[in-house]
Amino acid sequence: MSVFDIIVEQSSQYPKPDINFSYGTAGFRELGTLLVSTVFRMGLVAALRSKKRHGEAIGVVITASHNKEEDNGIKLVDPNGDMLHPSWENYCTLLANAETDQDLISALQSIISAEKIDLNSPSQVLYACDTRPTSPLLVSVLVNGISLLCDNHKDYGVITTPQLHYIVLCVNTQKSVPYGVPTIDGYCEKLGNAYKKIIDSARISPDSLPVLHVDCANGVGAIQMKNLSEYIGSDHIKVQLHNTDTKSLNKLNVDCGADYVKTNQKQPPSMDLVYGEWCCSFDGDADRLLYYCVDSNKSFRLLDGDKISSLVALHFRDLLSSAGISQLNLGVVQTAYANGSSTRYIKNTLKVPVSITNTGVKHLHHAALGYDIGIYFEANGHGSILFSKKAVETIKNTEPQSPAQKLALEKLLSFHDVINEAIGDAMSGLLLVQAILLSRKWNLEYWDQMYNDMPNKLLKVKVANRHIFETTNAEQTLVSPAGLQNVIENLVCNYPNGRSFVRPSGTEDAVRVYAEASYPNDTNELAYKVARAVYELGGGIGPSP
Ligand code: G16
Repeated sequence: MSVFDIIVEQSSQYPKPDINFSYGTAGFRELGTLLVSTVFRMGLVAALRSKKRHGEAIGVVITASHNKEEDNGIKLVDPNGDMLHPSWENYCTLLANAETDQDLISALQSIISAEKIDLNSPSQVLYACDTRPTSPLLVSVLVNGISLLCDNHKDYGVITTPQLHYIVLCVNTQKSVPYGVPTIDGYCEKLGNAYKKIIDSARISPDSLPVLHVDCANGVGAIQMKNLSEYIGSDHIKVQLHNTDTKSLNKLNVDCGADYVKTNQKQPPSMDLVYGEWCCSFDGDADRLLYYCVDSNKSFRLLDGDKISSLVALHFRDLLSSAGISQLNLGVVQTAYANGSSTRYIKNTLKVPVSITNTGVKHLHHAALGYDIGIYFEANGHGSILFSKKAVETIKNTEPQSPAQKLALEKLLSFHDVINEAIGDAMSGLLLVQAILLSRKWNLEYWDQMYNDMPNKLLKVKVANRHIFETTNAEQTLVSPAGLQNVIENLVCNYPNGRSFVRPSGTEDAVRVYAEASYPNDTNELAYKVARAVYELGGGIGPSP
């Protein structure tokens, strides 16, 4: 029996449901029960991708991140720890949509031939999952798919998405410049020790450490943040974990988590905010991070991905200057969702350049590679910082002329180790933000005052077919459905400093509407007017917004 005969035999156990799959912003997302055929096929893709890369490890994570618990998804991780290369996304979509077993074999053969893959090449696939009820079944089907083409695969169990990205990067750099030890202990040691070094050099006493309240979205972050904080120890970090129930059904991302906090601009109802306390939220797979607090008037203050970017840009600009290496070019990457005030603050006050890309960490990550030190965060709290080879060498090889310069160079190296450069990582981001705030002796209220956010509103509209929505100009302008962009522009010009755009979500079956303007009432009105226009001209379904 040929390998293709065996694939046909196995695949017939997992018939494709009547769905048109597409590899979205971060892989496939669907109801978990409808993803069985897709995970089997992605096991095959992962093995082929690894063979194409001569046996470098490929990662697969079964997760639907911020989505509801019934959903699940698949994210593929490329050998450098980044998301799957866009050129392979079409292959994934092609395989996921093959209707018959014969279509599947033809699709596989076309990939093998287009990519000139030798099926006898070695391959290696590493996989993990989040806490969703459908994850164990999907993992077992994934393994069935992988093992038909690859006998070197390893299960990393229930870990965060960014931890698997880190492990893939570590495995693939073991024979060159090792990024770290490819285990969860190795992750905690690398990030945790670097964080402790910064806290020690800032001479922060354990008594003066603030307690950080962490909303874990009832997801995998609850398990892994406990691990990491125990490794670091309470003399360096004090956290109180909330929403940590990963066992009960219907809890994941429900009334908690980073997406809830960002969309509703309020804390999870389970968390009582007290003036002066520090709080943050992860999402379901712990790749997003948002901070928040209440001010002296008990008003909720959100410190989102844009505020994190601004804080990091300020701190790194200062460190580069103290280290005498301001020649390294520092830049920030944002998306259209970035609050207008943040973009103006970073460009005009910090004098750090800003680039705008499409939504999706894969786009931001790619753009950040264009800087010596590229800071990228989406407003939703998903982001990281990338150091080029030149940046790392400059930091390591600069001969300090003063104790202050020596300290700044050492701090830059420690920050480099705190950051998970493979991908946006909530736990790594948390250590980064804590280390900066504590080094600067800032609290959240002070950080919040870097700039005032423009009032903003995010809405979702259900439509019959979100794929008819096409955009250009980093997703800020709609080209289809015809006429809708004009309507949006006419609405926007009625509101001082108004801005609004519409784009189809790549992770949920909805169209997203963003609006900002000078005044909160204007912002709300603009957002709802645009949402109603989307509903009317874009085939809205269900109740009108
Ligand atoms: C994923 C991506 C993010 C993106 C988000 C929302 O996040 O990794 O880069 O911002 O989806 O995308 P969309 O607006 O297209 O639905 P996560 O945390 O869900 O994996």
